Amino acid sequence: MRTHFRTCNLCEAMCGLEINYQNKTIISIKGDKNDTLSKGHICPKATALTDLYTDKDRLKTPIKRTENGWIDISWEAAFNEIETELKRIQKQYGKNAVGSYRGNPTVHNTGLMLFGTPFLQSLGSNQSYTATSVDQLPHHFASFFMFGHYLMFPIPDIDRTDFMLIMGGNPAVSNGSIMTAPDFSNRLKAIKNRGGKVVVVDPRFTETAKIANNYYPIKPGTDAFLLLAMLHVIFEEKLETLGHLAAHTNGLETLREAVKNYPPEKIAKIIGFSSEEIKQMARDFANAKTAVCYGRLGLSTQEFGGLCQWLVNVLNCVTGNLDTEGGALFTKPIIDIVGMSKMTGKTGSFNKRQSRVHKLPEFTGEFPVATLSDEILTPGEGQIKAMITIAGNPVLSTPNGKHLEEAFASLEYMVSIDIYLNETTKYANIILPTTTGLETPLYDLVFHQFAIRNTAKYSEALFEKSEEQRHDWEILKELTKRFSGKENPLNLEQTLDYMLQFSSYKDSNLSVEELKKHPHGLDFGALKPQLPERLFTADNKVELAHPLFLGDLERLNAKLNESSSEKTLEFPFSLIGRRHLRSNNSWMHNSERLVKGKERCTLLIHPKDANFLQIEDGQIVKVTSDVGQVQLPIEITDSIMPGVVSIPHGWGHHRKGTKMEVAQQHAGVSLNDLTNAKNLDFLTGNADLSGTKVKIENI
Ligand SMILES: Nc1nc2c(c(=O)[nH]1)N[C@H]1C(S)=C(S)[C@@H](COP(=O)(O)OP(=O)(O)OC[C@H]3O[C@@H](n4cnc5c(=O)[nH]c(N)nc54)[C@H](O)[C@@H]3O)O[C@H]1N2
Ligand SMILES: Nc1nc2c(c(=O)[nH]1)N[C@H]1C(S)=C(S)[C@@H](COP(=O)(O)OP(=O)(O)OC[C@H]3O[C@@H](n4cnc5c(=O)[nH]c(N)nc54)[C@H](O)[C@@H]3O)O[C@H]1N2
Ligand code: SF4
Ligand SMILES: [Mo]
Repeated sequence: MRTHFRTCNLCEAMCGLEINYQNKTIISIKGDKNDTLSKGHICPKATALTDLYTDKDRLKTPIKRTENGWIDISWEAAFNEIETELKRIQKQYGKNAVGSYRGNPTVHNTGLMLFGTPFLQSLGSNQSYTATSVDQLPHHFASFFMFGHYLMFPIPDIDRTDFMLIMGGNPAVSNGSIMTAPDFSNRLKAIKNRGGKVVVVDPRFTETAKIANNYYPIKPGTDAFLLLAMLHVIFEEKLETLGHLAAHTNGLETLREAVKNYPPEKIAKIIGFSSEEIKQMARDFANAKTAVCYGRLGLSTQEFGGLCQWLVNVLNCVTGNLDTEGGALFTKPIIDIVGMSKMTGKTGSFNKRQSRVHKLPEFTGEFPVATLSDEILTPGEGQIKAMITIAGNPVLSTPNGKHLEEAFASLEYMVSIDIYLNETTKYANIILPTTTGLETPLYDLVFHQFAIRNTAKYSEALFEKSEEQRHDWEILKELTKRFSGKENPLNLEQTLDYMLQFSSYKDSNLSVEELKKHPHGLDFGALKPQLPERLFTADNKVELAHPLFLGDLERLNAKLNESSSEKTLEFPFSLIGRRHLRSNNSWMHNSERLVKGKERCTLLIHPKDANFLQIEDGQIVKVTSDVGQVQLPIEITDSIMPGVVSIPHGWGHHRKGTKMEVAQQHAGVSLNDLTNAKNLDFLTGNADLSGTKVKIENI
């Protein structure tokens, strides 16, 4: 028996694994106690890496869709056909006729991170889409306009803070996002154990809320009001302090004026809790020795996601908790994508061009994915005629998935680079399968950038790929050669080595070879204050009151006096999503060990609402929104607010023509058959997935 140490690539926590194996068989997967960051923590998903490795449904060779079904073809034939077809389409309709969508595993895969952008550049199309705009786009937006760089995320200093306010995140299940902190739950408990406080604001009494000292149920989509009211209290009671950033911010006075419009008395009824509670929360936050507000997915994928993420940063800043220990700090990883921008100048972009059909703004080279189906289905110059999807399942993960299916079915050509024949890739003409997980080397370029300590770790592949398989990076490299005419001389390790040369930890003499000698990772210590030096804004100041945010307050204010519209009468419930510890977005439902047990794709509903509708636990109900309808069993629970219901996203595996046998047996329904692609945070272009209006009927 042999032992292999690596980092788990499934979520953002970067847990270290200790894997015992013999030949090609895994004997056990445990937490690596010596891992510098995770210290032995893992979750049940890690063991499913074995299932991914052995899954008989995983694709290993390219397949091509024909009238008589899918057939295996050689790599050479696949590359030849893709090159011919995409070049033909670009010649006939223009470069932008080929669109792309990249999904979440991109950021968990070193090959996709390093070789994806050059490939898309070689295609030369501006029709680029990713899962960012159904996720963290508002975070990028806030960072770009406040700190000058779209990737400059302030990371909560969870291990040293005295007060953590969590809004719209459920890290006890998700294990944290845009902050890599393995064993999040115990780190939260540690805050309490050292006399600090954890407060959760969420429409559902979540697994994280159970750990917290205080929990506040909030009406979906109203968090911007809460944050503004908290700031109102902080300014009115003169609790504000900029600390060491006093000389390095712009806009404090403008901000002070802007928040005057949001006294807690006015806001309380909108958000669902009392003005006294708002005041107390603001005072506790401002008076804590150190405090940090962390606003994640639930704050981002809502109608005012951009405002929310701006206000979270503002709250941290004006209470003296930005760039301070125990507050929110910026990282400095050994491969520092942000730091490198001082050389490359690539710090992000906004509204350089607008999408063709709905005139939505570009952000850092991509358009909001909610508009993708219309870009494919609307005729005219610039229409998308072919698509490439890479590590994404947008049919299940983007709003109005059914409409996107229609769009994919109408394309002249589609290619998917993926490991499964699933709800999205079934529309491809050719699927190029890749290695994944245990078959790949891993250096987390993204999550070291978001981690609560500056650490570094390189994981070698555990198993060699088989003769027929290709790594993601090999596929992208070949495609890049065919579209750019130039051969990239570097492989994955050489590219990493090249990047390591620019490391600010030069004294450590780092190379991939050196990193391989440290299979538990290297620790370069806790995060440190770095402002103003690290800023990318033109005047080297934190911008607290950018006109774009102030302007968007008008859109928010329209909600202040909104009375019950006809729509609320027709669709009285607000629908939100949720995640489960043994699930990972849409693509890990083919592992029996993860999906077995009690049915998980249920509609959570409050007992009062169930009573009113005269429905019983376990009963199947019909849920209808203005774009679709699904039927699923209900689960009555007082953990959800009255008037709010929840369906987990990533299910809906009943669609015909996929090859994921276990997932099909646990099909569930897709939350995104109900979400409306027209519902957006119009400031950033992010999808508004939270608080979809629905009605529920007894069938
Ligand atoms: N309503 C609602 N919608 C949501 C969310 C929500 O909370 N509510 N969450 C959103 C969020 S946060 C995200 S990130 C998105 C995710 O959206 P997507 O990224 O579109 O969806 P995933 O389910 O992550 O699908 C990943 C795909 O990558 C493939 N894959 C896995 N590993 C590899 C690999 O190593 N290489 C390659 N080439 N392919 C691989 C899988 O087979 C699968 O097809 O969904 C979003 N959609
Ligand atoms: N087990 C597991 N882990 C995962 C994933 C997974 O699918 N499964 N996905 C990974 C990915 S891609 C991501 S992006 C992260 C996401 O990680 P998190 O940000 O922790 O995401 P969620 O667990 O969806 O938590 C979002 C919370 O927002 C709440 N919410 C919804 N609407 C609102 C609102 O209007 N206001 C407020 N205040 N709260 C609201 C929801 O009830 C929910 O509790 O998780 C990652 N980790
Ligand atoms: S928490 Fe995330 S990184 Fe850690 S073992 Fe689970 S899936 Fe893997
Ligand atoms: Mo995500």
